[in-house]
Amino acid sequence: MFFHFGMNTFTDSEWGNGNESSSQFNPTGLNAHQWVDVASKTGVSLVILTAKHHDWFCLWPSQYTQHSVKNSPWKNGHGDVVRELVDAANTSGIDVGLYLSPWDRHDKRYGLELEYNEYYLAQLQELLNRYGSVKEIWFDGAKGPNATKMNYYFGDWFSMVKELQSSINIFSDAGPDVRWVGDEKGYAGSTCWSTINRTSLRIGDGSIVGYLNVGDPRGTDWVPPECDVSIRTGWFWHKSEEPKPLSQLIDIYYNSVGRNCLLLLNVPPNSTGLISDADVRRLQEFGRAIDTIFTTNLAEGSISEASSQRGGKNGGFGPEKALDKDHLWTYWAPNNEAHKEHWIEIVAREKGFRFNVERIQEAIGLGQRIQSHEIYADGNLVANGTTIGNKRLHRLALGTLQAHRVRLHIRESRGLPLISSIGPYWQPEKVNIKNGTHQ
Ligand code: FUL
Repeated sequence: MFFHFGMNTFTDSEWGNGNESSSQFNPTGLNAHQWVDVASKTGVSLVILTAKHHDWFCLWPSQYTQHSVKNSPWKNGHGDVVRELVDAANTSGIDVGLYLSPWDRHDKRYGLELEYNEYYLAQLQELLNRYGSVKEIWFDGAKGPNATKMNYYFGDWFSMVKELQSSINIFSDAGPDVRWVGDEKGYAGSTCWSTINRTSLRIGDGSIVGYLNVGDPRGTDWVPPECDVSIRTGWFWHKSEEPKPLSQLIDIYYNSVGRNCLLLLNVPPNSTGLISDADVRRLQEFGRAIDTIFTTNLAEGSISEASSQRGGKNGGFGPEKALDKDHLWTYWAPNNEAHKEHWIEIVAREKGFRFNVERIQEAIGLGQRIQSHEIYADGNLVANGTTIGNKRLHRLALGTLQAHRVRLHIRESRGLPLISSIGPYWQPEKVNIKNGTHQ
């Protein structure tokens, strides 16, 4: 979950111009425990805070600028939003990430290459030294059309980040660890590779968004995509905006998580310093809907068959491995007949499956391989697609079906396909938006 919070929250803007006064920041009821609690109840594992957005107001008392919480009326200048979030997240066992905007509309050093890069490095160091373990750092490629020209020393920034936090993931348009998906709608390409060629990427280059969205089967770098999207129209809280309808959030889930991506859903705290009730309710509905759909794999306890299996009956790679609870590291693998097409099928023991969603996962720890696949229900083609990756979710175009046999047929794959999990699921047709229950 992304938390866009800062000066813009108080000025009703999305991009502050950098001339705001620190005295405008005063979230009198701020409670980061509420933010983290909402995130945790939605099923979120990591929260990322905009420690500083383009207007350069710092949510922590940086020693390198006066434009921060220390000169605001909030807690008489003794507050620290980063600290409060980190403490709340640590208590709940949720990971923390930080966003530090490279584009700065406030500081006079912006545009002076060496001075500004040193200043930025100093602030990075402050954030990554002071607050314990930080799991993701978010480098935003955004810059206004009239922004002062500025050369960022990304190479130096990235090396220092890794030096200070060895297990951190660095996000930017170009990775190195996590890449932008190329849009802010929360939609990955229907073909979506975790691999890409980093040499073809440049941070902030608008011409590569299509490439970022799809990835590259011939890419030599493993840089999975992350879909950042806001629950509201804007990234920051505005009194006039409402959260998106539940149906739209569910669409986003299918088009991000269901297309081999991480979902980074932004939920902006309001000017009191709390997540608004309307967003809390929508997130409850969303979390409940995802649980309702995906908690039960209807194929649990079913029979499984496959075109072949590596090492024969006792080889440990039978199709039943795609139905066990240990998703990632146990998997079905076919025989080493690289040029053949392969399939795996789930057979119902009794009544058959009543389902309208199919979920497939590759053993992603051994790479992303599948290029083209089809789903058959009792011999009829009901869904098809290209890549699978960490997770592919198909909503069946025909709606709810009843079938005894559900087969995944792999048409093309780079090397042998390895399936760690497969299953039919059922999404209730009516989602009662009012109270979040499902009928
Ligand atoms: C963009 C920024 O300009 C937006 O304000 C927001 O922070 C979004 C996540 O990234 O590039």
